[in-house]
Amino acid sequence: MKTRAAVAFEAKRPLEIVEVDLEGPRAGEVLIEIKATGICHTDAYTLDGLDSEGIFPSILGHEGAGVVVEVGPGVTSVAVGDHVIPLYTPECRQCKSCLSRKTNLCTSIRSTQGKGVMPDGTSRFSYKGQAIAHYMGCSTFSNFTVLPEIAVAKIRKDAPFDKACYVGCGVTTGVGAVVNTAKVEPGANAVVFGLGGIGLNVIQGLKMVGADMIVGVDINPDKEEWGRRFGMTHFVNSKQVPDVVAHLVELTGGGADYTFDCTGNTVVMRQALEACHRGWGESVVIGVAESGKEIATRPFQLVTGRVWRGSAFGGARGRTDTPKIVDWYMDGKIEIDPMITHTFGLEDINKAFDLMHEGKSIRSVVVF
Ligand code: NAD
Ligand code: AHE
Ligand code: ZN
Repeated sequence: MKTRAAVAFEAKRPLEIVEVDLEGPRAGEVLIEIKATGICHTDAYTLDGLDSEGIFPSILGHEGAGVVVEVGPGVTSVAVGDHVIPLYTPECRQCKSCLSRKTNLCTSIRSTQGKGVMPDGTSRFSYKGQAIAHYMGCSTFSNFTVLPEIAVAKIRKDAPFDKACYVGCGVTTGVGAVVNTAKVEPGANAVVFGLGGIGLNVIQGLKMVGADMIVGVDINPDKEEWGRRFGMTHFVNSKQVPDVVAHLVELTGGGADYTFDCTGNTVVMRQALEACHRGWGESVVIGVAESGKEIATRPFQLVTGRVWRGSAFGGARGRTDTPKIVDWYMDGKIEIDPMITHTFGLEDINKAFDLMHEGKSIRSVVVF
């Protein structure tokens, strides 16, 4: 079939809207009509050529929601008409990682996913006879896409697609980092670095679990109002303090119980670790750093009890947890609507990238 898609032909070039060819689902795969997709900073990072796994040409996008329109042979867990969220972190429930119960990082198809192909090693997308790579196993910047059934979460039908898509990455990543990865307890104090589409979800997760002090740090002063809107109690513009770590340690009475990096900047990651309380503070790296960057700190920071850890997709088990997060939204436990600051048609998708780079949006969503 033909489908309209925004194709990343080359790094650092705007996406081009073209009709691409899409092969139908093979065994264990499903064809999904994408109804809406968010634009996450990770899409921008790959398009900007900063991703060591970046492949071009490819169809980016990994924060979608849609409807199953066809299933391949052997598919049993979803059916035509089901509303679903594509998962860049699948859940096969059979691999060593899934069975360990110690991680959400299913490893059954990670290697082919990173190469931009389906588990059988081939792409379903092509343009003028040339294969186009899948992205993070999702490629939600296409009106139709194909995924393995282990990489789709079935969600309730009354959830609006233009909001549920955000659960496909940003909401789950932020709220999940608090609930699943850090397991923040009521009364804790926390610092969130980077108040964008992820950081604001960390903040609303912290508020939901009953954190006491919720400090937001950003270099964009406009983010103060956004943070307060979702439960932030204190704001620090890190450009306006001479030593951000010393300032945060003082503000939190000796250091934070939990800190979260939602910037992808390795200098900030170090600040986040060192702003933790001696003896027990835990710092969670959520931001994705550009190819070649490394983190550093004095080992003494760890010897004296601070913990450095990371979180992918908020530690959520895709097929099990994302439907529950959609329920939390539908039940009013978490908010999504105000964070979706812009909605576009696919033809205007490049505007979403511009707004993100200018710091003028929280989340842009493309509705097909
Ligand atoms: P965003 O662009 O919406 O937000 C980034 C925020 O960080 C902005 O408010 C920006 O002003 C702020 N910032 C930039 N430099 C800063 C600095 N030096 N100090 C303090 N604040 C600074 O991006 P997003 O969509 O929220 O994504 C944030 C990061 O999380 C990205 O690196 C993205 O790739 C990553 N991410 C990771 C996961 C995961 O599973 N680990 C999932 C989604 C996104
Ligand atoms: N391709 C990058 C890694 C990017 C990365 O860390 N991705 C996160 C999700 S970001 C969503 O917006 C993730 O889930 N990582 C776990 C995994 O298996 O990719 C690189 O550095 O090569
Ligand atoms: Zn994302």
